[in-house]
Amino acid sequence: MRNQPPYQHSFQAALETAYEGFVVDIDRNDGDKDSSGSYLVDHNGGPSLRNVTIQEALEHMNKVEFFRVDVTQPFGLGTQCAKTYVTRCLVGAWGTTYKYLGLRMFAHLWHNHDPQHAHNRKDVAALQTVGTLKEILTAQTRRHLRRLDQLRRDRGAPGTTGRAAFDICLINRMDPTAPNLKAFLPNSKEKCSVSWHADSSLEHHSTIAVYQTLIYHEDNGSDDSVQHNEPCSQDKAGWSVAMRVAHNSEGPQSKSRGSNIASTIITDTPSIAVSLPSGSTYYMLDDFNHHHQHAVLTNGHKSAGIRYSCTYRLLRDSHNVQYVLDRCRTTVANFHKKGSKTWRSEQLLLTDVESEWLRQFYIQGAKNRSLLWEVSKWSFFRDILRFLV
Ligand SMILES: O=C(O)CCC(=O)C(=O)O
Repeated sequence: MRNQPPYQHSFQAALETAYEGFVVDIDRNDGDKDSSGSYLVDHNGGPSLRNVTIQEALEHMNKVEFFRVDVTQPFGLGTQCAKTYVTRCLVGAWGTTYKYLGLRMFAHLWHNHDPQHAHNRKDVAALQTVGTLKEILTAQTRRHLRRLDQLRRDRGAPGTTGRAAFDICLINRMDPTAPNLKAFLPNSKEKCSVSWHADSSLEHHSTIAVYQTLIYHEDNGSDDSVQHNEPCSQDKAGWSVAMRVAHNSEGPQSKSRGSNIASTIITDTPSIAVSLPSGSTYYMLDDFNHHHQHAVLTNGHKSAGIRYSCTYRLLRDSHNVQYVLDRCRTTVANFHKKGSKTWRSEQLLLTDVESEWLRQFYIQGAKNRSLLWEVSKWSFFRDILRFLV
């Protein structure tokens, strides 16, 4: 169901009931072609960013090949590997990684204060833009959470419990004409760029904020032909985000659903789809991601433009390198202890370090290694090697 005649009333009712927790900040200036472009602002006196600055940062990151095709295992360990349809890159706070469909991505730092570690000022500035956008969206998330909390309490329901904080941004670059995109529904013209899923490995009740920007390239073969802010009307939109209800897809009760994920999908509630203009942000607040799945659809035409989505998330602790370093330090401090229990936990840690961190890093290839190593020169690997020898 879309917000289109004759369904507008039902669509609004769905947003207020089954899809409460899904909110959008629309960029009303999309298509504004004056030279200043539109702005994203933190209304508490924090930073502001021009949409065009974000687009330029993302285009730069694409030019220097930060965006990579990943090989994942969508159906679990030991199953067939599959290439992602989109190219992606991870940006975040120090030490963050994101294990997603079996592959651990390692983050480029969004705030790199050490000039020695900045091998290219433009790269660092682009990453910094992603960090500034985080600050603006954190303030917006706080505001949206407050409103949702009030709404729930006013009707006697428990309030929200999630924090407004993000430590990573998984950025997707989506091409509507990417080969082999699957049809969204049998015989439908719409194709899936990202299929139905709920986001995993995140702190329970944490919000996901997704900023999207669309870039239209005129087809005259020149690099100067990029048009940043082409209007995007609802009915002609080339990209949509779809949502459906699927209880305990993620979250504290997700283990209770068993492996039959299909049985958790509530088919009585219509799924919804929204097409948002470039420069807009949608939020999945608090426990929304626990009980809903989302997908990204395209009409498959070049005119849809390239879509970047900056998806801000808050990880569980175990995805930060600090967590594994702390485990290493505790293990080293206990080296004087003997016994099968100690030996077992040491071996488990060694296996974890090797398979979950070192191999996961190197399997992603030399290009990935050089991009991450040059930009951030993680001390993690030095620390790990110190631990091993
Ligand atoms: O691009 C979007 O709007 C969402 C992307 C997404 O679902 C994902 O990266 O997991």
